[in-house]
Amino acid sequence: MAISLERAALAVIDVQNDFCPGGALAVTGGDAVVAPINRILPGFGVRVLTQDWHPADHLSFAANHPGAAPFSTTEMPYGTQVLWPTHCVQGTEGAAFHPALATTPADLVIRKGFRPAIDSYSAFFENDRETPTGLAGYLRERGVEALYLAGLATDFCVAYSALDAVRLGFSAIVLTDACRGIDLDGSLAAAMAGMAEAGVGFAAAADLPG
Ligand code: VGL
Ligand code: ZN
Repeated sequence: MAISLERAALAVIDVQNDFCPGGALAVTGGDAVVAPINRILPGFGVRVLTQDWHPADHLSFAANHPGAAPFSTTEMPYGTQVLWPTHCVQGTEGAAFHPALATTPADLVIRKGFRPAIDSYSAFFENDRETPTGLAGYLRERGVEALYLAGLATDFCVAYSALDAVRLGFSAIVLTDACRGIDLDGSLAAAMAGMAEAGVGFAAAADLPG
């Protein structure tokens, strides 16, 4: 089976130190996504990396809500927000890409979550689901129809990005062996079911050409 990925994009979601073992919001096995991503990235016609990029006063941080515990939730004007440990603060080591991630082949780095009052899980929209990052326009101008996704975390930034991709009319394929999840109170199973229901496809990076 010869798959042509010339008209396809790979979005590498948030492969940053803070989401890898030893980081502030470490995802179990987060660093295991690096090797498969490095192998397949050069095979795609369009290559995008995303970077969670928060100011220190970001309202998704529990530390900015006196008395709130990490992983509790609060109501924001745009809906329920998980209050995370402080992570991916702009310019810090935690916000940097994992040192082994091959960033050189990337065409575009898109940063998100830089507005203090609103979180951004998706590579396409802030969590209000309407403030765009610009990625949709970029992919359309480059003629992309299919978006493959890999990275961290399966149940938050990868899932939100895949759901938005489908909503925007792209076909979206999550590479499950090149993703890892946070799994907060069953969020991983819920995200997988939600993606399947929305028409997101699933495939293995191991089955793609390098
Ligand atoms: C993410 C929680 C908070 C992610 C980002 O990349 O999935 N999760 N910020
Ligand atoms: Zn974040």
